[in-house]
Amino acid sequence: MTSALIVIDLQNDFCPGGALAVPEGDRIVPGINALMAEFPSVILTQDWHPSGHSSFASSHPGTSAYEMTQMPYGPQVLWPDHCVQGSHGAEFHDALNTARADLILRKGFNPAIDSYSAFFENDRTTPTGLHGYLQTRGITELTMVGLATDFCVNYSALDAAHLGYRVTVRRDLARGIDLDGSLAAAEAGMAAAGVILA
Ligand code: VGL
Ligand code: ZN
Repeated sequence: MTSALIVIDLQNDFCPGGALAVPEGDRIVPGINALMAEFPSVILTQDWHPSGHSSFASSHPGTSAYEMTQMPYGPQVLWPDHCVQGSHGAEFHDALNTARADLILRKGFNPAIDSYSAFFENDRTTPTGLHGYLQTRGITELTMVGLATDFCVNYSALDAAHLGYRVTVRRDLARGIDLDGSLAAAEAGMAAAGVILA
């Protein structure tokens, strides 16, 4: 059995001072760098939206950030503009050890569909290619850390569990946005899906 550490979206826009800042998002970086030494493979994900992305409130006149809207694929939170391709906000936090990564997986580049999960876009069917990558490398055990616990970490962990991976989320090395109780709901959902919350 081979394992990988998956570091979700540790980018400037999700850290204090960023466009969609997660409280204490930067505090987990040293612990994540240290944890990399315990894994044969490290994979980073990078939220990577074109400007004018359909998940941005600014793309829907009359709406504001953190409102819900209806997309062809289902309900979607509208976000402040964040992680725009090529911007400083889309870059990884300066202190993150990106040199250790075997793979940097970008997601959210489809203008019409958001992608919280590292495995599938928010239509729940369009694959990112990560499952094929992991399968061909024989990786069956995943530990996930990063941002945000209740969105991208949550969706990635649930998809991974459904795909048959053994999944651990290190709660101490993840931080949440917590919109209307979304953090508690995410943790309950992950536990119910068999994700180990460590
Ligand atoms: C994320 C909201 C929008 C995340 C990404 O990384 O959790 N959240 N885009
Ligand atoms: Zn995003």
